[in-house]
Amino acid sequence: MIALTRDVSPALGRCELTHLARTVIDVDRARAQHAAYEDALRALGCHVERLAAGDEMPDSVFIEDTALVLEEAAVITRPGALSRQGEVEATMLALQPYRPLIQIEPPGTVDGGDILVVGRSIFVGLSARTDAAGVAQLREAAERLGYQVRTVEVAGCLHLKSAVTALDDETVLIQPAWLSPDAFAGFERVAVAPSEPSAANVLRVGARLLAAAAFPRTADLIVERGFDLSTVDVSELAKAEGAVTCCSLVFDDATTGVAAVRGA
Ligand code: CIR
Repeated sequence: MIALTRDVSPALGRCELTHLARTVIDVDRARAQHAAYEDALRALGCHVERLAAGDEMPDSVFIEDTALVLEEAAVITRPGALSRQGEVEATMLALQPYRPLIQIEPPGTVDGGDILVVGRSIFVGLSARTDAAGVAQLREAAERLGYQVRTVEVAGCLHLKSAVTALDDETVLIQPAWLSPDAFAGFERVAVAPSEPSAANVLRVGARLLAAAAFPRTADLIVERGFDLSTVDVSELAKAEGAVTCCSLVFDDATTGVAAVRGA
């Protein structure tokens, strides 16, 4: 597995903020946590490919928002925050060797944090960052590849994946305050611990899971269900409203899907 990451920008302190008040971010501490996060990905079996920081792109460490990597193709997004739209270029160059690329075109906007893939289903959050025009393009591309696309309204959080992530293909971890659990009818639904409202963001790496160390009660609930969960401290990145999924794009480097899409 490959995990694409991007170095922490020296401008991180000027990040976009939607739900949190701005506090001082210690960039060196954020870098150290980011490096530990990359180590955790390596321990889970990933080969980490780190892109250079976008010096004038405060949020570029949150690389998840710039693409959706499927088995067959990668969709390069068009982030909803104007300050983030320049981030996609580096991701595009990095993904080119691995996947045919599909691009979200203006005026549509999509943030990768609003896209949750579970098996052949793709859930897309309608958020402040992802709009109907963006969803329409994503739907067209993904349905062509054989995925089923469903939209989910989210309110009270930044992205869909702030409110729900998958623990496996049958189980989702959910914050019911920010979306309707009915959107995930048919799944086993595990609610975050009530005292940990932001705990629903967990990264799946193959059959294993990585979560933020800030949410021990929710971690217990996950482990009790038999999942293999490790944790990492990302508290400094969390001041920029970042969580564990947003700091990487994890994908398989097998090229079978590429051949299929290219008609080779
Ligand atoms: C932003 O507002 O865009 C960044 N400060 C945080 C992005 C977090 N991304 C994610 O959860 N996928």
